[in-house]
Amino acid sequence: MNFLYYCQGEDGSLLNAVREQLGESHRLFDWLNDTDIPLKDIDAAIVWLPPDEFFNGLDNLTHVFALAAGVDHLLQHPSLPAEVNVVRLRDAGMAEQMAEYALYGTLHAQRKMQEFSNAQINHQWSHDISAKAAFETRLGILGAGALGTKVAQRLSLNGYPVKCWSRSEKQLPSPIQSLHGQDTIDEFLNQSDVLVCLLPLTEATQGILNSELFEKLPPGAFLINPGRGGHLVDNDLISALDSGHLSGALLDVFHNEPLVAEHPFWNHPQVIVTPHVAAKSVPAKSAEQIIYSINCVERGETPPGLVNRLRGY
Ligand code: NDP
Ligand code: OXD
Repeated sequence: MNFLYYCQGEDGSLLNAVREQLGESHRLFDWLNDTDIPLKDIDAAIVWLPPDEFFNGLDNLTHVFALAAGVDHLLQHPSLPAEVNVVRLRDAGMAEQMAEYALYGTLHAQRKMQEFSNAQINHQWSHDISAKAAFETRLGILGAGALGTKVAQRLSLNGYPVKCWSRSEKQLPSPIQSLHGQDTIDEFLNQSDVLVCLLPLTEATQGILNSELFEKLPPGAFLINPGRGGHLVDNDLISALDSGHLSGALLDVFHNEPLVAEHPFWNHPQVIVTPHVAAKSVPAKSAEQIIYSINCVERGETPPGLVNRLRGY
């Protein structure tokens, strides 16, 4: 097979890892640096955030291997033909990092670290701020996929009561509780003192983090969103924080990235902003997974991580 590669903002380590593992039997073209790319001979692309014109002229393309777990950008790509198969990464070293990110946010909320930071600014010795114990801080994870499941396991080991919510039924190891479907969402939200969003961004999940959802969370709940910016209605979050119903938020993803300098999240005293770094794919593991998927395709098998384009993930 012939491959065309594009990865926005990478330092070359991922490209090298893919090249090395692909070996001599395949040709790999680098969109940014190679000239005279035989577009009509390209069978598959390996990409992260390719430019709008990227797929133009790739008339024989059958597969796109996403260098990411989330494929929302790719499925909305203006030049990607509807019939091309899209394959995404599953974990590839990201789940551990995501578990750390969620643990950090959960500790921040549970131990009331924002209140101590604010008190420090005023040189206040706020000895009377008291935190709940981990076992009293209920964690709710929207999404029980590759990342949500790992977050659940890690946080459960740290003593937090954990519930996951997904589209289809799951059997997760005890004591993690698993709920699924629209009928259970209210029960799930009512018992989530810390809510982590690890859903894919699809038509069904766009704007899911809105006022109506926030009202169902217990007073003082804390939001962690490393999913996608499109899950969140920004102004609804600001209202829920300003009214005191939510105590804070840790946000990693935004409608437009980089987050514009004027955005109110930057200066909001109860918001922590991180620049889409919750979990970065690990080059060697990503390359290994892509090569495994390529081998599956060449054997005529369905590669793990094949995206259902109608469902959107
Ligand atoms: P998966 O596809 O493995 O898991 C998605 C989960 O969401 C599944 O449990 C799925 O349910 C559930 N889900 C999807 N749609 C719905 C719905 N309408 N209602 C209820 N549940 C739903 O994804 P990953 O765990 O690999 O990744 C999740 C997201 O994390 C990515 O799409 C990406 O946006 C984000 N991400 C962010 C990163 C960062 O650094 N900030 C890094 C990597 C990923 P079911 O199991 O029933 O299908
Ligand atoms: C991903 C991401 O989806 O890094 O992999 O956001």
